[in-house]
Amino acid sequence: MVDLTVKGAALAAAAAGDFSGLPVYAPDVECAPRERIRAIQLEKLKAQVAWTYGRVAWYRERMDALGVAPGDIRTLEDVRKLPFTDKGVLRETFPYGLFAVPLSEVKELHASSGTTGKPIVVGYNAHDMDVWSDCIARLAQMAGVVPGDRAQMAFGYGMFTGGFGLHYGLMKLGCMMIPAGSGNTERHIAMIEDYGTTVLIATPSYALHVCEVGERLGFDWEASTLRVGLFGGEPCPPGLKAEIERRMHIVCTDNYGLTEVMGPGVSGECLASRDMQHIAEDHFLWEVVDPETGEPVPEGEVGELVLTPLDKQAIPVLRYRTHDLTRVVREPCACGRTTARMQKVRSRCDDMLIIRGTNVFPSQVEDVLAGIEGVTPHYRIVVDNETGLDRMSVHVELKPEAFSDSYAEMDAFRASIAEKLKGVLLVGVQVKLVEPGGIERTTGKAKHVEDLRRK
Ligand code: DLL
Repeated sequence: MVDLTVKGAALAAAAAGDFSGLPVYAPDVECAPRERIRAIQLEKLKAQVAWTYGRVAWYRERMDALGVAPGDIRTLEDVRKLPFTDKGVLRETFPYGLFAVPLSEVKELHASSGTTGKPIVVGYNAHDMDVWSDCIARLAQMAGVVPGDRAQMAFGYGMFTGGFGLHYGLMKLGCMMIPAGSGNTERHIAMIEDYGTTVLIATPSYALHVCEVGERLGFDWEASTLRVGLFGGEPCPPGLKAEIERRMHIVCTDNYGLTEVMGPGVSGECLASRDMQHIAEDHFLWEVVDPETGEPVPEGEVGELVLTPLDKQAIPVLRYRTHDLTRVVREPCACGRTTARMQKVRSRCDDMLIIRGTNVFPSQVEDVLAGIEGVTPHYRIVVDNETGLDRMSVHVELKPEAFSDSYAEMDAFRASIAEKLKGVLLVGVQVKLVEPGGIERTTGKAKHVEDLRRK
């Protein structure tokens, strides 16, 4: 049994490149030969397509129109014969149009709130809940979480899939859950101290806020029981994770998922390949396509991730267009797992801003700021066209040590940031320096972009 009162010998060994002390939750699939993984996928794909066709009118009509029947799925590549699904379909069929089981069998509903219109609602039966918990237990073990860990939840417990999803999975693994929920940062810190919390579950941006508030209160992160941060729900730039690890003295992993195909648990970061995430391939068939044409991109190249859940009964979804940009590799990983790995998602195909005709991704701004001494990872991009022309300003929060009373110094710093941004973005931006703590913190996903343009 791992001694949880120390920061963890297994984590220290992993940091030194020895992963043998870290458990694997489902080694029979996570470490299986690739041919076996593909065989499992094919068997499940055939069954999933038959299930979907037999029970969901929307898919049956689309497949009939395309002239494709469940029996036409003979290889994994045949998935391309199937129709795509996107957010619009879930909205159009709101709330229960895609459900494949009677509502009396549905155990739980979750939803993701869109910016406009109806939310996307999804349901899970007992089987789905079981698969979901299994996927979470796997990603927790990738990060070195073990039965007996004390896991404190900082995701919200509402319709968002993050809270309950991780809660059930960590409980299945054998953790003691501390269901604190989102917000009330000082209380979170007191609970870590009082209950001897070892694992914190949060968005990375909120974890940084917890770290900062703790530092301000004089909390000794190094001496605390906290060992692991399980993050997810939003992009986590490498610099941000490293900073949290250093300041909180914990190991953090970044985990990916989306409501429409399950929630968290689609893929998780292991401690061997820190910018990639292992896909739970026995539960999700992945494709990477050109976002414009929907055609597959060459192996290992960046494109839009498309996911087909292989084990989803209550609300099956075929070929879901995630809009998330990534690339996938299949080489085995030093952690011992053989499941394919996706590069962490930094951008979505729909978060690109077009500023006076130039394409700008918020992740580019983030990368420039990460390379500048004296600025925090908190920033905000504001775009407007009040003057008739697109205007983009970047609000950059300073670290206390970078703040100066000299106007000339501050102005020179501002101008140097603007120049660096222009060099990368190829479009002029206004930079506004903000005092430490001046960018609003959120308890969930950070909002980095405010587009105020009148269409
Ligand atoms: O955010 C599910 C989740 C909860 C994952 C908690 C991990 C932990 P949605 O609210 O539907 O579901 O948002 C899904 O968020 O398409 C990505 O664009 C983004 N996203 C989620 N996790 C990551 C991540 C949950 N680790 C959308 N890195 C996805 C980058 C992420 N983006």
